[in-house]
Amino acid sequence: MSAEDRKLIDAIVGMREQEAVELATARLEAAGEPLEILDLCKQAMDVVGRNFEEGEFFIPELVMAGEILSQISAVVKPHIAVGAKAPGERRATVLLGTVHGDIHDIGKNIVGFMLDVNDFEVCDLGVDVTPERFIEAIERHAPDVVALSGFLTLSFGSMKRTIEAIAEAGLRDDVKIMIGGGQVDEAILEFTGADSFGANAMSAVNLCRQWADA
Ligand code: B12
Repeated sequence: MSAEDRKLIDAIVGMREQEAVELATARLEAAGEPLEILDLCKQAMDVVGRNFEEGEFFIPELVMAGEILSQISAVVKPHIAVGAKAPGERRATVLLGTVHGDIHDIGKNIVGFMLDVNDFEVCDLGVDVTPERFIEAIERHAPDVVALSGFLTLSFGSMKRTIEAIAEAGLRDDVKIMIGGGQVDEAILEFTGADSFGANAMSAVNLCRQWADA
């Protein structure tokens, strides 16, 4: 890792908001690579999370870190945009939301943004979305893919209940379902009954491409 990368991570973990945004902007102007900047932010968030677990950081630090990351995302996003097509010409529709009980949305928003600039129509239901709201939205928007985001361990149960409810409503065969956020892995995939999972926003795009082209 370069000294500049280290500085950015340290500024985020040190909650030096202005410095972090300035470093991200400078790096973007010098080297581009917006996705790498987001990856560095994710690494910084992992350190913030560990400090929280170890009792060194508290809720205000989580809030502050979330705000810094939102600001950096806003700076980075225009550098990713590549002229997406009009809604009618898009590859497929993705229904996206953070599952019931969970309000983490920074990662979800990055996923939504990356899908949008890669020509997918995104219908974002926001955070703390109940299974009922997912079902209503599937009936209304007829998406090709349902994307469930969640960061808390508790969210895995919500993902499972959402997928079960979709099946009970007779809609399971109409959609592909992907999950992601935090610690989602093969075991969680099996537990929830989703079709696939992704570790980052690009893997969400790749999964949707794979399904849309199949
Ligand atoms: C910022 C933050 C918050 C902010 C969130 C602000 C916001 N608007 O999102 C606030 C302060 C609100 C918050 C609250 C809480 N938090 Co919090 N939070 C974090 C923190 C530090 C960063 C999360 C983040 O934004 N990461 C950066 C983003 C970019 O990464 P990402 O979400 O993983 O997203 C990428 C991928 O996961 C993927 N992805 C995401 N979604 C999807 C979906 C699909 C389909 C796919 C394919 C991919 C995909 O693509 C994204 C982009 O590449 C994490 C620690 C960490 N390790 O990250 C803790 C963390 C998630 N929080 C935690 C906790 C405990 C809480 C609270 C319960 C604290 C409390 N006692 O109140 C509350 C929960 C409130 C609730 N009901 O949801 C724990 C969860 C522990 C657990 N296993 O359950 C963590 C891990 C901290 C810790 N180590 O203890 N938090």
